[in-house]
Amino acid sequence: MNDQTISTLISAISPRDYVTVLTGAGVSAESGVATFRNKDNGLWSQFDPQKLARFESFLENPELVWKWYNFRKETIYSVQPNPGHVALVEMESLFSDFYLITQNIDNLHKRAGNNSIIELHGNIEHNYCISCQQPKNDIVNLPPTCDVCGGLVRPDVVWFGEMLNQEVLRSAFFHSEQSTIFLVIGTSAQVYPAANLPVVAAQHGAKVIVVNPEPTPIDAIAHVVVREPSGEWLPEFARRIKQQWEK
Ligand code: BJW
Ligand code: ZN
Repeated sequence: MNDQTISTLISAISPRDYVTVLTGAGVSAESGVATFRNKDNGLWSQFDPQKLARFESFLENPELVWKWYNFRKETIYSVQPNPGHVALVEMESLFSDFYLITQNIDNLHKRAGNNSIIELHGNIEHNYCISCQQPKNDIVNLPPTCDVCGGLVRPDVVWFGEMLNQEVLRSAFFHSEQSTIFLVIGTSAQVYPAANLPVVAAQHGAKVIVVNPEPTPIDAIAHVVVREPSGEWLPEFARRIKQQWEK
């Protein structure tokens, strides 16, 4: 990290800034949730996204897909939000305009205590019937079926080739366009349309801050790139902003 650039950035931050954050799997890594594209232990290094993250694959083998989601649920339910999640709760209390857009389905931002959360790719805690669209949250058999119409029940997540919820997406673009500060935390920025949000924010004048131990395509348009784990850097960032305003 270039500490001079960070200090200059922090000294220019005011409570009137409009702060939008985009998070990805990396923000949950320090809680013990695997990312997707990490070479050694990323989910896609062990599991085939074509078999697990497409609607056609779900129809072919719903039981396999459900086993995979149940396996991930076990991990997610057994872990806790980390200091990076907690720092984002702290930041929400510092700005009247603060919006947290996440690609994660793990619900850890909600569990940490954030309120203004926009879930782009759904939430692993919710399911719905593919025939009548009714939410069905208690899963008994595998694969689960709808007690109203008998249809297959699926996790309420967005797979490859599926449209994101249009209202959710509209809101994500709106807050990205309004933002004066846009943080991109723990995402490889390879999946669209999420990866377009920081680009749109930069085009509308936001300062883009990338927090990621590894390079990403967004680094090229970033005002500051912080090559550190979010669970270590975000608490320090929030502390320094607060300290400056208390002076
Ligand atoms: C740390 C860290 C620490 C580690 N601290 N950081 C335009 C161009 C090309 C293709 C497309 C396009 N528009 C649409 C597409 C097709 C497709 C797409 O984007 N494909 C690309 C892969 C090429 N997109 C879609 O299909 C989307 N739908 C759509 O656009 O509909 C209309 C349409 C359809 C078809 C064609 C055109 C238009 C839907 C995308 C749905 C993504 N779904 C998944 C699964 C969700 C459910 C589940 O979780 O099971 O979402 S895939 C997976 O990737 C998941 C994630 O949310 C998403 C993003 O991953 P993320 O979060 O970035 O994780 P990683 O692992 O990639 O990165 C982690 C990062 O953390 C790394 O950089 C680490 O370095 C870092 N890190 N430790 C900070 N401690
Ligand atoms: Zn149904």
